[in-house]
Amino acid sequence: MATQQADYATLATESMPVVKLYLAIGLIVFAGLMSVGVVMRAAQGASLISLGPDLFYQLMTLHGAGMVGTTGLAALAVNWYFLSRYVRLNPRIFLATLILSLLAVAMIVGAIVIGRFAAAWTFLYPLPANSLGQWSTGAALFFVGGLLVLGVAFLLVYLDMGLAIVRRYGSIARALGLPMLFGREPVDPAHPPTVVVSAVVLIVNVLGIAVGAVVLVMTMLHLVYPALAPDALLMKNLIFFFGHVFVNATIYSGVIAVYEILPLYARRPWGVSRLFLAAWLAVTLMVLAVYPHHLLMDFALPAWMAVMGQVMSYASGIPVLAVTVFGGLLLIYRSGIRWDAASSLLVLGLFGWAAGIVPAVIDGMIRVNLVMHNTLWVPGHFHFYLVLGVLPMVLGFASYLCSNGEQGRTGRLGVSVFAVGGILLSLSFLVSGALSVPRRFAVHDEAWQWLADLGALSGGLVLIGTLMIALPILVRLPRAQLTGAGT
Ligand code: HEM
Ligand SMILES: [Cu+2]
Repeated sequence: MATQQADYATLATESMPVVKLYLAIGLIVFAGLMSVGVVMRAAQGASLISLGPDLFYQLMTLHGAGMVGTTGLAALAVNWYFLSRYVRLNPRIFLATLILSLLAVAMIVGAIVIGRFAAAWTFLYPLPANSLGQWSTGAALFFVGGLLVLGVAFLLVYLDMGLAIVRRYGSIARALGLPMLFGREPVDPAHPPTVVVSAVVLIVNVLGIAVGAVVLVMTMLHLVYPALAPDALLMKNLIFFFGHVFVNATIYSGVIAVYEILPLYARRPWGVSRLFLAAWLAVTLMVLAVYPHHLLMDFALPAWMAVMGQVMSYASGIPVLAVTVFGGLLLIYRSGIRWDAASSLLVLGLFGWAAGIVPAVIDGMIRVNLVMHNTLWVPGHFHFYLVLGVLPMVLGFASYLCSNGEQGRTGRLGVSVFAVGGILLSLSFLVSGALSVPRRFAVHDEAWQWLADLGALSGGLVLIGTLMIALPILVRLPRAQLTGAGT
């Protein structure tokens, strides 16, 4: 067993160039898309920048699709890297996924920049086909096709990950730890949390992407044969099932960085327990059933689905969050942990994820949604757990890979700038939302503009913080070894 482990470690070292490529591209794209975000928020403000509405919606589509896709790929790199320590993954397939993804990016960016596609990353049916002359059917097909290629890229690497898990653990159910959870096998504290979470990600995201592929193909068919008009409510259900599951699977993949790296800093193991396994099983089931919280205002939706959406919103985040946050706090409590950029980022990620869930759950209540739906409250909660939750987990991972046991003060100062900027940015959205400022408006009423300007400045801070964290990483990345703090 020990030599097998060592073999996997060697393999992980050999596949480092691909992991590094994912991270380097991710960091650069994050910074670019943040600048787009700053420009959008400034355009909603008093006078800093003005954009025509057509350009605003193109940028909003670019920022939304780009951020969700890039975070997905960067979190995949975290997941793949750590999983490759336990099972035999194929680096060539991982590289093929990256190449396919870059093709997808070219299609998506082309559709937006050349084809002027601007129907948002949610491509809500039948908007892609109703451009009012703003973009052509071809541009819509390229955008939707690009998302489809991205989905195929993910499914490809997931297939390899799934097969590798089954080869080593016998089945996905055993990787999830179900025999241990239900008492058929003794609990093995050495069973890696990474394997449990990877199994969860595979189950939910293969389903999510498959549903996404179905709705994307239906959208394409509708674009080509407009007479073939699917049911709009069905399409919305499929789209938000896909979107919700994809974003959550991205967060779970990012959490693997916390499970793997924090124990090295705290010099304590993070073993699995029955509670841990139960929490992840619960989330596997609930994350699939909670998506109707995106359709609470769709009166044609059966009432039981809206109620399920609300109840599941309370229940679905809590088990895993509780296990992870309490587990993390217990791990670092009196451990004499060393606070460098990587460890601070990972703990910031835990905070951002946990705190960001609160406004999300509030918005998941039907009575509240009646007022908050389509206000900036919504970008408020998701920027909270994306900017302050999953992004720091990815950055923390990249920083850990490059740290070789030491990290300069630039990194740490960058983390503070990033955190302050991220909190202010999220607050600028949340406060706007609480004041009923609508989301996805290119031009803002005068009374709302100071919040947009504050948001743009805060976004600038996030960007500066990101660069302060990312530039030292990018410089060190080519030479980075597997070794990090504590190993
Ligand atoms: C400097 C940091 C950022 C700034 C200034 C920023 C700014 C913005 C703005 C102004 C909007 C449009 C809000 C509206 O009026 O509806 C937006 C939307 C969005 N942002 Fe960001 N953002 C930043 C970072 C991020 C990050 C890191 C992610 C994801 C990892 C992200 C994901 C999204 C998504 C998914 C949307 C929704 C687009 C849509 O409504 O279709 N943003 N952002
Ligand atoms: Cu959701």
